[in-house]
Amino acid sequence: MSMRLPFFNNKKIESEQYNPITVPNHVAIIMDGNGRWANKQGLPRNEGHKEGMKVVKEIVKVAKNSNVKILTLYAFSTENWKRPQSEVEFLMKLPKDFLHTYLPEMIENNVRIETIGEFNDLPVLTKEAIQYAKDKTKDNDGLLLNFALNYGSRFEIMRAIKQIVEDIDGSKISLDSLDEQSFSDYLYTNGLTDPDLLIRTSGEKRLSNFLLWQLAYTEFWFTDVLWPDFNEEIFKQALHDYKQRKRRYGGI
Ligand code: V0D
Repeated sequence: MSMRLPFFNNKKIESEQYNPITVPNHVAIIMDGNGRWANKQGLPRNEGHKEGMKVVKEIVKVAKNSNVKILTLYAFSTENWKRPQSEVEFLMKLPKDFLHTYLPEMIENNVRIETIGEFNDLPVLTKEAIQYAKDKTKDNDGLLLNFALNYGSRFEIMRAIKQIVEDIDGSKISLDSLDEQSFSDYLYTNGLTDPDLLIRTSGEKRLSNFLLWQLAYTEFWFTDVLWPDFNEEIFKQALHDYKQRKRRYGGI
């Protein structure tokens, strides 16, 4: 306990900075390293994506049991369209595959499925499978499983600005009323709390256009482990390490 502050203040200030029982409310993950995992075993990249999909299911289970409320997974960025057509086509089949196998389990476990990103520009079969899952799980109030699909954060921010200008033009809002909170309402993540913890696998230490606004005060956790090798133990290590961090939100 610090002796520099008046004794009657010590406890409160320390407990605000360091809460040993804190589970992150919102965890965001950049699931990187699937292609590299496949290459290392002499397999086609798509085998890595398929393996990575199984890990998603595993981590959803751990998140739910750990009392995490929101899990946002970066599954497909706006830049990923530049990949070879055969890989893009394969990736776009994964949501339907995933849901065919795991949707019943998600429903049993009270998971709600949602997405952020430009949903309308996804292939129609991908959209249909996901929309079905969203509708089926919309009233679930357990874990929110939030897939970032066709997502790019700069685009998200530009899109917000354009809508705000339109709404000011149409006198739906006033420029004076615009602040950080009302700006956030124009992002895909409208209504969600900001991530408390960001995990990125596969050793890269960059944001890659993911949640630029929302990660302002988020704790970052990196591992060299490739996404298909990520598991319960490593996820629990990240959750454990998060508890040790002192969050200050720009304060002292
Ligand atoms: C590949 C590792 C689940 C990252 C995980 C279209 C890259 C496996 C989904 C999914 C992908 C998405 C929406 C939904 C249900 C499941 C998924 C993509 C890639 C991109 F409602 N895994 N997954 N979507 N990968």
